[in-house]
Amino acid sequence: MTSPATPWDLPAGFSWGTATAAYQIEGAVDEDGRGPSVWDTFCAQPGRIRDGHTGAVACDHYHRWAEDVDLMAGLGVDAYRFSIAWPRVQPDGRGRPNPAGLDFYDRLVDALIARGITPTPTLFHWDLPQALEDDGGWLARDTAARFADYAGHVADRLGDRVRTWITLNEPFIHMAWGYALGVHAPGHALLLDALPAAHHQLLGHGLAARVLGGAGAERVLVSNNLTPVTAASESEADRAAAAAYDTLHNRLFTDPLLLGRYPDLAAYGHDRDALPFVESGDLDLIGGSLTGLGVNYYNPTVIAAAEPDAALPFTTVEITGVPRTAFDWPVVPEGLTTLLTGLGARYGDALPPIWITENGCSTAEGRDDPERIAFLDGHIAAVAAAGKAGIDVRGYYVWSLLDNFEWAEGYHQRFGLIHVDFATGTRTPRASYHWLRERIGVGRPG
Ligand code: GBH
Repeated sequence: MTSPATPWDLPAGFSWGTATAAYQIEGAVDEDGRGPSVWDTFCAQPGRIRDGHTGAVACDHYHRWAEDVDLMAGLGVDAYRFSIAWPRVQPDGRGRPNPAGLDFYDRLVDALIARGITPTPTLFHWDLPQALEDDGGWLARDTAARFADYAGHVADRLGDRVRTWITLNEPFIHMAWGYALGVHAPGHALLLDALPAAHHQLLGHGLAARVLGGAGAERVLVSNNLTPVTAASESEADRAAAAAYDTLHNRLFTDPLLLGRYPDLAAYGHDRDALPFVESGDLDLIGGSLTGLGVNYYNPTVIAAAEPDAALPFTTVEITGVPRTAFDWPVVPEGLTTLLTGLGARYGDALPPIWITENGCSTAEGRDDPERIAFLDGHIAAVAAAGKAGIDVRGYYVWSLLDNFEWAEGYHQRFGLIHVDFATGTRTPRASYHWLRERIGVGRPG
């Protein structure tokens, strides 16, 4: 009998990381030639962000990055998922790259590698250059080509040291909240007319994956927010609504990426073989482009049928009888096992290795965070259970390293293993940081 490397009995070589995103931590929005992003614009509009908070300073990671790398090294993780701000690299979203913007990530990558931490950058975590939004954003097909061009500039600079790339973060949430509901930047409330933003993100990924492959990438992932969906009742109507929701949230992105075709979109009034924004060759490019799947998991979803003439064919039902995070999201660790085994059942051999690229919860501000410890412990155990059931999960990134700018909630939600005092920038590891260090260190040499 061999003793497990960690208390969770995960496979040898399982990777541990933390995750962040540029606009949520960097600040320094006007420095070294950075151009404005859709999030700068959105935050400046009254009423968009709780209490008018913005990412202008955030965690000041742009200046405190070395301290943050030290904190990660102290935690004992071997990987770091961060995002690259497109408007630092191409202030107007096109043309010659801005060397000073690339320098920042160049230094960060070197510092991570020097501490034995594998850099896993995400190229797009929602901060589109405002100039591209002015030309239509992800509703415009050309943005996909711009994205591939941007990816090429980043790969030219970092591709000698970065092996694993994540092209997109949560294209579903970006489409749904940014383009369909308007609660995130760029603030469009187009409902189902937001669909082209899904396809153009996927196309951008496909084009970028080809560029990254050419630059020697070993793995290219998309990190999507996935949720296991169940029907509120056994009724035919609720089950149809749940299937429709599953199609939109989970399959709309994963099917084209893994199977090279869109799911049945009849529930949304579309013929999947006649989508006006899909051109010939697009799906060949998108399908088969993934060499790893990034899964961001927060909670399951329960769905019921909508009223007959509602705009969308489903409605969300609150999950009761479980603990809730400070954000009021239900805590259901076994939902992650269900999600992962469900992916295996749905995609079979087409499913590439999986990395959990985000999982975590917001808690009260205090440094003592038993809720976070319980959340992480339960969810990591759920990953191990999926592994036992035959799902190839290779790593887990905690969202997040630091308390940060939580989008429309501003600084009100705290997701960090490390507390941040936003008045002074002071970082203080929480109890969960010490707990995780201990747990992932067990069985490790040195
Ligand atoms: C991610 O999005 C983002 O990638 C990251 O930037 C962000 O900071 C982090 O998660 C935390 O929010 O109403 O109870 O059904 C997460 C997307 C969408 C996941 C809403 C949970 C619903 C909760 N989230 N969702 S509930």
